[in-house]
Amino acid sequence: MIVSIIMGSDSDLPVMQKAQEVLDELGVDNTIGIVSAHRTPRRMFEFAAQAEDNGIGVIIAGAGGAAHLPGMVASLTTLPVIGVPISATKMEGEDALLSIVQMPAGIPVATVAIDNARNAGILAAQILSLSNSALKERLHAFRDAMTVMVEEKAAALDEQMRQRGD
Ligand code: RP5
Repeated sequence: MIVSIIMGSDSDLPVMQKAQEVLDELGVDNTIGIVSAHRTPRRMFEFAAQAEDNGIGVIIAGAGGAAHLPGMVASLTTLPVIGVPISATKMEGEDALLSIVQMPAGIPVATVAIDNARNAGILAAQILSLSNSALKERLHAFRDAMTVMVEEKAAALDEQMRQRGD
């Protein structure tokens, strides 16, 4: 199963590419494209209607402003949808965050922090890992690498403080 990354506009691409980058790191097949809830509603309906038949397991949908794409796609499929609120207006993403997260009961969208498409990619991989043990192992290795990185940074800072005599 693949992860489909969609976004309302090409102006969202620099943020949404972070989801693709981490999915590539984790060895998860993915596609990326533009689907706008407001400007291409018919394309959005077709995308959602065909998603399951197209082998998609999780959808990551990013949008800014009146960010209706994640919620509308979620209303059209039972595949899990992860929403990425994008900072695209003077409201710096708070408009998109509230548009995406405040879904009515019955149609959930898993929402990550503003512009945090990387977390959306990781969460999508975690969902797919429920039925993919090789991916689960890669996720464990990914976590271990993060732990080592932070421990190295902590040790380097401790050493700097020690040299200062603090
Ligand atoms: C939203 O409007 C898009 O997701 C984008 O974040 C924002 C601005 O789009 P453009 O005017 O840059 O195409 O629908």
